[in-house]
Amino acid sequence: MFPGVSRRGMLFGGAALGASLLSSGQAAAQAPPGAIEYPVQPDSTKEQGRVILDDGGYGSRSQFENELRWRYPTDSLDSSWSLTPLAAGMGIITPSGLHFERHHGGIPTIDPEKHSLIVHGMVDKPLRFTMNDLKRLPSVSRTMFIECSGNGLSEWDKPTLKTVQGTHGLTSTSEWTGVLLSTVLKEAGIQDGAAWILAEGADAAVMTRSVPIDKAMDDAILAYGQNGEALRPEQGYPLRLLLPGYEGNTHIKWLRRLEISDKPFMTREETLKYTDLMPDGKAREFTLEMDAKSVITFPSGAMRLPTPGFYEISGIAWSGRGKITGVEISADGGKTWNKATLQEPVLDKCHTRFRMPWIWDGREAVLQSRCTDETGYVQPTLAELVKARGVYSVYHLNAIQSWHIAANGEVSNVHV
Ligand SMILES: Nc1nc2c(c(=O)[nH]1)N[C@H]1C(S)=C(S)[C@@H](COP(=O)(O)O)O[C@H]1N2
Ligand SMILES: [Mo]
Repeated sequence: MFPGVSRRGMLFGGAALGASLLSSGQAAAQAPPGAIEYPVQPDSTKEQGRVILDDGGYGSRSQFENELRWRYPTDSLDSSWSLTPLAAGMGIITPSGLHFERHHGGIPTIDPEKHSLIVHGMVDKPLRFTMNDLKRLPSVSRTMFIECSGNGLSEWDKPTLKTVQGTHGLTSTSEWTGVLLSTVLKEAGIQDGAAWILAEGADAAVMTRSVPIDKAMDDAILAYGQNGEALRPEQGYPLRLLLPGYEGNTHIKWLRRLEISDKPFMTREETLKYTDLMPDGKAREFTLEMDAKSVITFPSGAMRLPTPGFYEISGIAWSGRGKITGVEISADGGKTWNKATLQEPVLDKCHTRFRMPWIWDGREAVLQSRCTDETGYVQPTLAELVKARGVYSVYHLNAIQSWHIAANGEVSNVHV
C-alpha cells in the first residue's frame, strides 16, 4: 500500500526470509507462510479459475499477503515471544495465525482425547473433566483482547523498537468460546473461606498463577474455541483459561489443574516475575487489570507517507476495566486534540477500532492517541506514568505513543 509498509519486512528480515525457508517445491518457495503459490493468469476472465478444495479443504491466504508474527530476539528459542503485526490489522479481530505468542517452555503437543482438567482443594467434590465433558456444558462466546503486561517493556527509557508491531504487538483480539469457570466451580461446590484459585498449565513451564475467586466466579472462561474453530496450539490447545481484562500471564494455556485455596499461592510468576518495581524499591504484586491504552497503527513507525494530502488515521484502544468511551487524536504532540470515531461494536474489555480523517500539510508532525474508558480513566502521557511509577516496573506500560512524521514523510517512534 505505502512504501514504508513493505520496508518493514526489510527492517526485520521478516516476510522475505520466511518465504525463502519454505522447502516444499519450487512454486511453494515463493509463497509466504500461510499461502500457496499459483500462477497468475494473464486474463482471469478468459479461462476457468482453479477448482475448489485444491488446497485440501482448509483455506489459505492470498499469495500476495505476507504479514507475519515477529519473534522478539531473545537468547533462548525455548522461552520466547512473537508479536502481532498491528500495522496491517483491520477491524478488531486478530487472525488466529497472527495472534501474539508467549511461551515459557515452548508449545506442547497435547492429544485432546488424553487431556483432562482437575478441580480440587477447598471444594465439596473434587472433579476431573475430559474435553468431551467440558464441551457438554453450557457454553459462551466472548470477543476480547489479551495483552501481555510486558507489552512495550522496551519503551520505558527511550524509543527503542521501530514499528508498532515491536512497541505494541503483544496484544491481540479473538472471539473465544468455552465454558464459564463459574459453571465448573458450582459443580464442584466451593467451600466457605475459599478466596483464590491456582491455575496450572501442562507445558514444560508448568506455568501457575493465582486467581481471585471473585474473578473466577464473575467472567472467567475455560476456552476451547478461538475465532470459530478449536484453539490454535500456540494459544493453548486444547484448553486455556481466559480472565477478561487481566494481564496475559494469568490466562494459563494448556490448562490441566485448578486448586481452590483460602490464600494466593505466591508462585514464581507472581513474586519473582510479573510484579512492578516502584521507585522506592518496593514491588507491587497482583497488578492484574490492564490499564486503558491506545495506539495509532496507521500511520506508524517505519512507514513513509508518500505525499502530503489525505490520510485516514486509524488505531486500536482497549481497557481491562470495561469499554472504551472515547479516543482523541493529536497531530501536534499533544497540544490540541480531536475526537476520533469509534467503530461499532464497542465491546467490554476488547480492542476498539478508531479512525479519524487527516490532511497532512507536509510539515513535521507528532501523532498521538489518548483513550478514556468507562471508569473515567484517561490514558497517561509517558511523563505522567514515569512520575507515578518510575522506569523499573518493566510491566504495564500504557502511556500515550508518539509517532513523528518528518517532512519527507518518514514515520518514527519518538518520546516527546
Ligand atoms: N501454560 C502456560 N500458559 C501461559 C504462558 C506459558 O508460557 N505457559 N504464557 C503466559 C503469558 S506470559 C501470556 S502473555 C499469555 C500469552 O497468550 P498467547 O500466547 O495465546 O498470546 O499466555 C500466558 N499463559
Ligand atoms: Mo505475558
